[in-house]
Amino acid sequence: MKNTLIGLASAALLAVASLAVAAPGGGGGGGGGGGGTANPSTVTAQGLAFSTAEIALPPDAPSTIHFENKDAGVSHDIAIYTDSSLGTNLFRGQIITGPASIDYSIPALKPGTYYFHCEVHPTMHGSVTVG
Ligand SMILES: [Cu+2]
Repeated sequence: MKNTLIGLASAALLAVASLAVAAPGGGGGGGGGGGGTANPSTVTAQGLAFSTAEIALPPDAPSTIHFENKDAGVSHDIAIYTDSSLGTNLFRGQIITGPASIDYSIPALKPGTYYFHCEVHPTMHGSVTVG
């Protein structure tokens, strides 16, 4: 329990830090990435659907999901839960209105299979595989 709380707290700090770094950069291709997380997962929302039904994340380490919302004027996010009953929330991404993109800082997760969806459109969903 304590570890989880500490993990969440540091994840929150990371989120703040990355928000500060990730100034709104404009549209085009990615700029030279900094160090840190290798191989961020990219998820796109377009046409009220996610580009993938499965997100793979590394186990036991913080990670990044690069989220691109390509639906102009439509709000999306990614929220991760332990399972589709939505009993326990593990991550809740900031909702962004497209076209826009954001890097979500995901806290360390234990190996397993989880559930993600868009909180604005819960019919947009999939699974998160860790490990
Ligand atoms: Cu949505």
